[in-house]
Amino acid sequence: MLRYLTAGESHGKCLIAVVEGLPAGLKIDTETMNAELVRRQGGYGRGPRMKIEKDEVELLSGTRKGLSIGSPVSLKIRNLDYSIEDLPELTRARPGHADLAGAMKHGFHDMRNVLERASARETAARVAAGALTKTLLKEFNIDVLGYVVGIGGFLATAIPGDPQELQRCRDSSPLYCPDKEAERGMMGRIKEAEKAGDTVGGIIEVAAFGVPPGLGSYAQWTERLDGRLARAVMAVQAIKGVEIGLGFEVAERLGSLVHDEIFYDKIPLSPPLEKGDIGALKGLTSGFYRKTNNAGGLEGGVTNGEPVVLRAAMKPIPTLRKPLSSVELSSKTPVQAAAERSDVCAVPAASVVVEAVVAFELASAFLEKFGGDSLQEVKRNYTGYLGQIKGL
Ligand code: EPS
Repeated sequence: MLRYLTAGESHGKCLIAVVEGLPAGLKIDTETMNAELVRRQGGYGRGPRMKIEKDEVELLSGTRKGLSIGSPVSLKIRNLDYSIEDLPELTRARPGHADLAGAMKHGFHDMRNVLERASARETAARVAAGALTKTLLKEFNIDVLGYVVGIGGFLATAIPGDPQELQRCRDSSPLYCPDKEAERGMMGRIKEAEKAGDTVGGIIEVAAFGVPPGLGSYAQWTERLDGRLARAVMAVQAIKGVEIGLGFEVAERLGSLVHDEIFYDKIPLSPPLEKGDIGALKGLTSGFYRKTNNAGGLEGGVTNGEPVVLRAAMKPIPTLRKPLSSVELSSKTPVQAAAERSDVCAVPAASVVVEAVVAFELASAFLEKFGGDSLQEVKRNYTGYLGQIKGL
């Protein structure tokens, strides 16, 4: 079973991740993880904290000579803004943050104890853990890409269907948004919010290409991969909604305009590829294919060989320079919520986090199906399975 835990406070000494269940023989290099951490720190709209931090992974266990050895991999990311003992008490809860709910839960007078762990700083550890699983998925030609498709009401429409092109467009954008025109509107909205002392949220899309059919299970509700993905994504700070494939739009359409019709062709289709033919590009030619992907690659909680596509809605960050009404915790008098230093828009950063947690869930389902104690064993199992689906 692949699983991970994180530890660490926002202004504590460091963040920690412990990842258990990786097969032996997987390349573990800090460079790949650090590149993801740099992306998470970036994106237009980030606040002053990111000028202080320089997130880097230090591997503590589970590797030897650059390869995993089948024992838990633990890693550390140092906080450069380490000041937890000296920070002032927080007694004016910010609406939308975990401050008040957490204080009531634990009986804290100082909500700093809540903020420190609830903070999205923790997502650096999740990104590092996710990067390990992206390396694993890459061994099987599976690419997971997270990108921004909406900020403050501006929506991307031109999203390339080809993974390489999609990644190129995303990586050339300061907002990690593949649509240049939508990006202009988004930038303007962030600037307006910044001037007004306000914040903006947005929509993140994640597409996983080259995912084989058969991951997850319809046999038990806990194993349905759509449910597992939704849980992992909803558990990212500030995410308030998740959609798979067409998502909420399925409720408005007739069945004939929702379900992806099934076709079969013994000869793999050649490029230029349609949206539903990405599996063919990656060598997953079972022969079955779809011309649409409204299901987002999941039917009955099981992957169907089409790209897995989901979206997440992120709320605007609750720390506002123009604070909202709140109540002082001891006196119960009306006050303005605490106005801490923060980001105006962290949607690009969150796209890196959502990508990481999706990669982790997919890798977990992948190892459940093809699992072995070494990468070599997983590869043998996977190759055998590809032969099996071709021979259906
Ligand atoms: C966060 C508040 C800000 C963000 C932080 C999340 O930190 P600070 O209070 O130190 O200025 O920058 O995000 C990160 C530190 C990060 O690494 O993403 C919050 O309260 O959630």
